[in-house]
Amino acid sequence: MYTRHVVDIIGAPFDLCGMRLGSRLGPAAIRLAGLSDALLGLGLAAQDLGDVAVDLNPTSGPGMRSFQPLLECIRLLRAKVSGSIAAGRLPVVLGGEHTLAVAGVSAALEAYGENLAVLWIDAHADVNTPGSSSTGNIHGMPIAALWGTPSEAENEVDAQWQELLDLLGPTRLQATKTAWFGLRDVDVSERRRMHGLPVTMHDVDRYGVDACVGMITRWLSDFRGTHLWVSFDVDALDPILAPGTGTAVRGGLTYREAHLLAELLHEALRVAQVQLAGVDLVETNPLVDRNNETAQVAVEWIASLFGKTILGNDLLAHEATARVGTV
Ligand SMILES: [Mn+2]
Repeated sequence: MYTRHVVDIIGAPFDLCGMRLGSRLGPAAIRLAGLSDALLGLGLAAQDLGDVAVDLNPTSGPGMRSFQPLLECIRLLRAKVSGSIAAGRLPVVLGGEHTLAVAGVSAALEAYGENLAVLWIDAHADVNTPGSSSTGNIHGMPIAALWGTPSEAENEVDAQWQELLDLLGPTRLQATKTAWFGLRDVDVSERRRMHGLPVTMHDVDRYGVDACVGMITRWLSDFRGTHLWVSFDVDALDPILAPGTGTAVRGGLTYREAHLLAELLHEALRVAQVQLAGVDLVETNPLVDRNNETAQVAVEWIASLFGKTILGNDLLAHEATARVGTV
């Protein structure tokens, strides 16, 4: 059940370490697709805190490229999300590249400790380290950073990785408290690290979304998680539906599968008394999109996650009393 009804929208228009440039325009595209109105229409109080100030001048040199601007963006975003959580509000972070998810999740870890679980909705597992990655792209490494996995690399890169881990604070995400949804492009080196709950597109095909969300509900109740951070990379969606992303992979979630996922997650959280800790909405790249369709689909998905249903707004119907009491 949600007790937080004030949503803070926070933009993080940074993309220098991503696969291709353009997701810096994601926050603007998602806003123009009507995110605030969609949330307000559900009876939620949504305030837009604007974008964190980012440095978009690429840097080179030894180690990972543009690492210092990335670190600075994560530092600012983490502080913003921490402030939102401390004020009793629910942060929704608009990216930007998926690397930035370490900011919000680490802020939530600081607040909720071992009671926090993370649901990573993504075509990719994002558990590479600098040493295991074949590309060296840090956007494939955020979960490894949240786990505190050693870099497995040398020299400058190792020092950079350590700097990132230090920035994320002392509380690590436990590997078993990580679940994925929509996986279909996982490196061999990543498979042996995945100790949480990986729900692949094979599982979705075979068992259906309903049964797959059931797995997530059981996983949450197994360790009595109280808070869930949902990190939504739009590349989880099929590129036919959502072409506007840098690392599109065939065979993703259809429109209805994605919506059923969001609707069932909303229900599951209510029944399990698990609170949403925060949401990332990342990797929307309008430069490779078609008429902003990807941002529009993302906004519709968020509305379903927050309780929009086909026959009406169940949040207003069932929680009006609680809402008056908590806002
Ligand atoms: Mn991702």
